Amino acid sequence: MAERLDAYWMPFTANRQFKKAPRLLARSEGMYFWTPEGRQILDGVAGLWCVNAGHARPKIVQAIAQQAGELDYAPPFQMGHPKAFALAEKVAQLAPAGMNKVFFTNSGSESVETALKMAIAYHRVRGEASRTRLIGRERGYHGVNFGGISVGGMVANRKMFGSLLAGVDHIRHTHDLSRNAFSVGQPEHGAELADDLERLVALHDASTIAAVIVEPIAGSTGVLLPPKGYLERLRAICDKHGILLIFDEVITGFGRTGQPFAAQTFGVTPDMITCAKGITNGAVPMGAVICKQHLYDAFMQGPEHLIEFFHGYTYSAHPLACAAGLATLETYADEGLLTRAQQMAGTFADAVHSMKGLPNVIDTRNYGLVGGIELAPLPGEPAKRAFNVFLECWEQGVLIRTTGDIIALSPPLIIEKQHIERIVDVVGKAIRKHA
Ligand code: PXG
Repeated sequence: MAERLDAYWMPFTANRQFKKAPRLLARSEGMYFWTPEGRQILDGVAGLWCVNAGHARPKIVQAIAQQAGELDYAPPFQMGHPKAFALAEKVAQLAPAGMNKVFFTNSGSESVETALKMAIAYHRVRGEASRTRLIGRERGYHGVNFGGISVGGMVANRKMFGSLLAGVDHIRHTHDLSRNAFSVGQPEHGAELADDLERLVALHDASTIAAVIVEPIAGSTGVLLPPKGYLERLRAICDKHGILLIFDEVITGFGRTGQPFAAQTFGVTPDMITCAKGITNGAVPMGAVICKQHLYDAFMQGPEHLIEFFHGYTYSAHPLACAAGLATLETYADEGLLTRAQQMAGTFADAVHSMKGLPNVIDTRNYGLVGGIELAPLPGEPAKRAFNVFLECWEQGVLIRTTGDIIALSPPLIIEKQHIERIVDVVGKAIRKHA
């Protein structure tokens, strides 16, 4: 076994540990994966926050198969194909009012790079070329490309990679266990942390700042929720200073919070949304940047035969991704999945918060179908306790995700009560076992 696993350098994986005791998945359907040996694994994380409609949904499977035989590829530069326009229109219809232009990418990371470049170029085309500075947030995750890790705020993703993009700064993160531990839904305290943006404006001057990018709910860093009033305040400060606000909705997009986008759930409309994952139910790589009409309009000037935005990917709006995307949005609509998290949120919240009181659990938090359980680290061995819980859950047939000592749950939106009960039972026992 060890030899056959040797060639693949696995992403974001403890390669040596994995290759000693591999965890392989061979098949999937609905709420489950199966290992090559036929062991059933309940999916507590929608693959990686992406399989929102559950696995191997027939409409999506058929759409991809049919598309591969009909039009396998079409160049996206100076050319188009019907499904690209159809999907853009459908995505725009789901987005907050006024956000009606959709640029396709192939991943969340590419969506982030695209949005950051769009922001800087937008200011330039409207004559404010001094606005080049990008502001992120501590503990933010915006994918792994240079722009994304520069505005990102997870130290392990940044420290190995040199000086990153110039001119980036960060506002403070919002995680505050001293005031908000065991909050149900949005925490009460911390709206004032948005004022940190005013501090950066005072330091750098608004005329140098292009955009601020934040995740409405930070996922990768361990499920950090926006304090009540925080996103509203950030929006107001951006408006006051002419700074674009980008919501990175790669994990919150497509129903995770009970609305198509978290922007709608929290009632705050950004200038751009970056998304990926759930747009195709994870079945074909795809991402998108959704932006307001005025951003697009600002670029539509000069001679009409000239390209307005020098950016795009060979696989932007790939026909297989567009076919998967259209079938995914149909599946979501047929089954009411983009608002289903609202119905399941209460049951899910009770389940997540039932872990309060278990050994080493220092916080439980939730929103929609996102849950976070934070453990006290083993002394001198950060991330080990949660990793042990992850391994134990895998042994017991439940897939969870951990980051540092935080357990994240983000199940497919088709989840039923009995699945929630099983996840909580297995995670709870694993936490006890590794106390
Ligand atoms: N932005 C956000 C907010 C994300 O969550 C990306 C960008 C990058 O997307 P791509 O498609 O380039 O991977 C993400 C990705 C986790 C986890 O454990 C989350 C992501 C990726 C890997 C692990 O929570 N989100």
